[in-house]
Amino acid sequence: MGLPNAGKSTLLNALCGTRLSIVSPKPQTTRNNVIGILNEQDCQAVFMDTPGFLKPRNLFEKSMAGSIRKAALEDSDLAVLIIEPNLPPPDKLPFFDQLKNLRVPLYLVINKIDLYPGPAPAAATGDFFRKLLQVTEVFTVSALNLTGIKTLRKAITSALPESPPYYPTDQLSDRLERFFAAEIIRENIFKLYQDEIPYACAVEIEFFRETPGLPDHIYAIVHAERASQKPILIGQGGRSIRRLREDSQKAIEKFLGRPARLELIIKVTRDWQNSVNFLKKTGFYE
Ligand SMILES: Nc1nc2c(ncn2[C@@H]2O[C@H](COP(=O)(O)OP(=O)(O)OP(=O)(O)O)[C@@H](O)[C@H]2O)c(=O)[nH]1
Ligand SMILES: [Mg+2]
Repeated sequence: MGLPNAGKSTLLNALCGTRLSIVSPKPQTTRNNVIGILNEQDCQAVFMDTPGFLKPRNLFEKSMAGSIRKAALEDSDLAVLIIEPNLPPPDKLPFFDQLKNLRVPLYLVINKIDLYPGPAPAAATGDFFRKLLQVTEVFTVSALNLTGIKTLRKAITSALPESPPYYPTDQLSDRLERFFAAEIIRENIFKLYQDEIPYACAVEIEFFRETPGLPDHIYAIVHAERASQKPILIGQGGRSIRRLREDSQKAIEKFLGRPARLELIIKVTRDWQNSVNFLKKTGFYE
């Protein structure tokens, strides 16, 4: 868990050694709890990525905030708080309250140390959080360069309780390929479009068809919240949507390890962030 952009998804990928959770330089990229499963010879660790802490403004964001609480308070054997090596702005402090009475140990991971020279910033951050929360251990890492990741992984796996594996030991995630296809398209939307556009879009996989001897056929709908966003998504002469389709298809093929054919359409679904039906259909609302 942590503030938006702290590097939670990058860290999950680093700990699992695979690229499962999407990453972008823009905050609030992750929208739901994404599970990555690490299978080692003598243990299995299940890591859960969460959205960055946020104050919900609509039904959709309520569901995001709910999934953070669920991960922190219900599902885990160990909580990991990921922060950058500086002090959080005062208006963000209330977010950390939900970590005050955890029933599990709390590891503090100070990430992005490659950006902050010298030990002082990390030490000050560690002291600050030790005073604020009941921190069990502090680690300093760079999830991007993999500095300190081995030590952290070892500490986490050693702290886990004895248990039979929760998942088959060849499994990497609990999500289906169609979820990752939608996330990869979203990651490319974050890369290609600016301002409010990535936040205004939701991706729905209408179908994901596997036929022996043929590329997988994936039909995806990009939902925009307002009609004015559609021409921006399409771009001049369809240039932007073409690029989105091509880049996403390539990335999906790489993820699947087999050929795929992606079809993309854009649809305006007004105010989808407040539509119970839409959020149910796309898995954000139970
Ligand atoms: N320099 C540096 N950049 C990092 C490191 N870890 C993550 N980043 C970058 O920080 C940005 C945010 O990373 P994410 O992993 O998407 O962050 P997140 O916490 O999952 O963000 P949300 O899902 O939006 O809450 C990306 O541009 C990453 O490449 C690190 O150790 N060093
Ligand atoms: Mg993330």
